[in-house]
Amino acid sequence: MAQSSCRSRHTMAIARDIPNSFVNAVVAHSADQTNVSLALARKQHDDYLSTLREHVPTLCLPPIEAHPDCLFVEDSVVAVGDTAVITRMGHLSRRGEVDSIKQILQQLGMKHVYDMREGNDSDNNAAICDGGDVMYTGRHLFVGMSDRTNTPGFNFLRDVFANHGFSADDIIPVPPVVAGKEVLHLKSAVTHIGEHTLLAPEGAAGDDALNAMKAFELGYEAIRLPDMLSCNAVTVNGHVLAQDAPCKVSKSRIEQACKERTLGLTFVDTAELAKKDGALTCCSVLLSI
Ligand code: CIR
Repeated sequence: MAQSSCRSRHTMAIARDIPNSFVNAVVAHSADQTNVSLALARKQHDDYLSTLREHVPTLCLPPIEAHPDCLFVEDSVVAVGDTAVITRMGHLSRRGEVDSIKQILQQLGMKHVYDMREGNDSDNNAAICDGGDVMYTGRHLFVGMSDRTNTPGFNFLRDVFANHGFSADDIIPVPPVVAGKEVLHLKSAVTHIGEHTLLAPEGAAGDDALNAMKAFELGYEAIRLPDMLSCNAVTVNGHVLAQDAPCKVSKSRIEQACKERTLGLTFVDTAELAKKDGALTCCSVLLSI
């Protein structure tokens, strides 16, 4: 079991504004790949940040025009408690996003900052990882294998976090049954609302993901949703930010689940970001420092 220090409240979040180049962001999985409206994307992103700021102080970094996907800060770092791993991102076009995140974490006083890029040259089997594949539930660190995260990337995370409060059994590789195939990342399909409750899609995709995670053996229950995008929610200090998707059934199940767990809930629409495979978790990094 991970040390209790890993479970403390979120004290801060990092986000990043949307660059004009966002219209050219990478996309592979979105069902809606129509042209992005920058104005609408920015309005939705602002609404997301306003909601987040009601629950945690949020630092929003300036955009990097050279990196159209830079608003998706979640992918650049895996942070648990006082320990962070700067990732070597799976998509080549995104690798330059991480330097400023590393600098900010150091300035904020993050005690242990490791850099996956160090010691990993350009060989084909070098470690890669996107933070969207990594889910810390407060009990376990799940690492989804995908097109963006590989076994050396998992090994790097395991070696770091095994030295910082986790036992080896708490760091769990998840085979690429869904992530990389149907969706971009593990957290595009499964997120958590609390230490024991997961949101996962209905049907085979959800079954496969939950089985691959050994979710039930590990004591999780799953709220199953008909809408995949709705499975990506941010839980911050007892409040859930969920997708304001057109799927009423998904929304009412999330409402019920939050009510039963005395969690607050706000629905936020980020459909314009979803056109570039973005969801809710990807727009912030939650810290407990
Ligand atoms: C990408 O393909 O990398 C971006 N267009 C989307 C990244 C979304 N990240 C996330 O869900 N963690």
